[in-house]
Amino acid sequence: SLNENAVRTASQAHPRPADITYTYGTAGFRADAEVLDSVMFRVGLLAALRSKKLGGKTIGVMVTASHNPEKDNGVKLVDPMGEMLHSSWEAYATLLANALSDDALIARLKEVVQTAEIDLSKPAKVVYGYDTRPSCRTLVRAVVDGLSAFDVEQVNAGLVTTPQLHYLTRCLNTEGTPDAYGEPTIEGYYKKLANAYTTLAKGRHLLPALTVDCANGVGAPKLKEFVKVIGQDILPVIPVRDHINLAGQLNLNCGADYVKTQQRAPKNVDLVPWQRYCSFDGDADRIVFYYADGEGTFHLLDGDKIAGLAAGFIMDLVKDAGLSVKVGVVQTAYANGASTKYLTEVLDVPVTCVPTGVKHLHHAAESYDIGVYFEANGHGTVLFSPSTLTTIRTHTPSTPSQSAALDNLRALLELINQTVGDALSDMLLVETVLLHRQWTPAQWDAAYSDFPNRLVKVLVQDRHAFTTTDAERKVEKPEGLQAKIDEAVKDVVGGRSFVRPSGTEDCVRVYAEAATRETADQLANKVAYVVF
Ligand code: 16G
Ligand code: ZN
Repeated sequence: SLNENAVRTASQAHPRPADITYTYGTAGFRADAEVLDSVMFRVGLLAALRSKKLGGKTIGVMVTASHNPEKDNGVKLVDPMGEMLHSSWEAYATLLANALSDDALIARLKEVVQTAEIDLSKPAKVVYGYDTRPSCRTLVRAVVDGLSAFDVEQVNAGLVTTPQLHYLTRCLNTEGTPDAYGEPTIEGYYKKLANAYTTLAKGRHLLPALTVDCANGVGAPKLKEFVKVIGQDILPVIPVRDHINLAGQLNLNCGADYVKTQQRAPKNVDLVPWQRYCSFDGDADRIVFYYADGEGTFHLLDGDKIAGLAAGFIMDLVKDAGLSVKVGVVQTAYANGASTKYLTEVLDVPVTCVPTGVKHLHHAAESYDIGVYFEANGHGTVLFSPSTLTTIRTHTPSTPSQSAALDNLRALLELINQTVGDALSDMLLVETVLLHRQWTPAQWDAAYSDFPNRLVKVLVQDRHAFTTTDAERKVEKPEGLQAKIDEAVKDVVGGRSFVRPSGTEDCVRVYAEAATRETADQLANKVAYVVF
């Protein structure tokens, strides 16, 4: 049964601020680091319960606030196969985080144990990691206090990227089974990716060096560690914005989120025309590429462009290998209309649209033999179904060219982090395709031109008053709003617009797209006006 005394004593060291309501949302808990101590402690408790519920399987805990400012922090739980916490448990997380007193916390713990039918006598194991934020040190201690109240076997992964923590979680749970995902160490992660990329790069003419903006975050030391393993001669990269020990620099005027939302290069970076650049976000689970043309004009190669590049390459490999497996792409409503048109009309690949948030994309991608999923913001990966994995691993090629394509597909299985989007792994995927095609970023970009688009934030009284349907492409409530949006879009050439409540900020987001920059801006403003 529950050791109430242990929990109560530990909880007294992590009092909850009275005036805040916490929500476990699409990105876990995220807030100013100052108010997160009690949340971290309680997430430790919940991780222990989750592990016990799953008979002692290892659960992951990642302390990070991704692309948020340095003063923020956050925490996410990772389920055994490296996927996001099952959504049915998000409510338990919120319930525990909001218990007002130590007694209330114990009452709610008992409630969770009962509702989720948890056998407390089962063992528990948790692996935890954290990013470079200065607040991580004390917040991780709070997580550990929560774990210790339940006598959990603990693995400290230390400073890691979010996708590395997902990788470790899956490895720990599959070690010694036929589904073993890899060696459950960071060294093992590097070796797996390095071997795969080295195979894929073999005999190819080296591309000019890639400049990598690490957002002054955990991606910087991790990229450098990786380059030591693989070697600069195989992967020539130039890490920049790698100041993880300079206070206040994390994600500041750099990183994938800055580049994507501002549609410009990191501040004070002069792009050398036609050269390749990319940006990671603060926890290295997102990546976008970019370059400048001869006039110095900035060109963004975002998640949509990566999806197109990856899908086209994988489809070619599948065909060349003589396999009959179906590739599909998953996007959200934020995908540029031109990318969807390119995927369906040029690549002739099926596209599914789902609501924003990795769990929705990941889930939908699982229904394809090979599912490529990317959010426009640069978060994404490629999933291979179990039967496709078997096909690729066991197929006997009948020609040397089939054999070569099959070898490349097999290496891709190892290269791609199938647990979650991974900036380092996705970077290697893009580099592989560019290497094989011998493409410059401009040649990659030539697939299609983005329709001009605008994203605006609207501060409303109550964002929960807004609900959507049709993968967020239509507003359900407030009633009558969709008719007004339809009216605004009606006469705009190439016009498309939708409205959704943010899952991470207290606002409503308006997206608009049209044939010209000016009409896209006008449409966004018009729709923002009817929302407000
Ligand atoms: C979260 C999501 C991300 C999504 C973003 C949208 C996960 C792990 N992360 O960060 O995929 O793009 O929310 O934010 O699911 P918004 O709801 O504020 O627009
Ligand atoms: Zn991130």
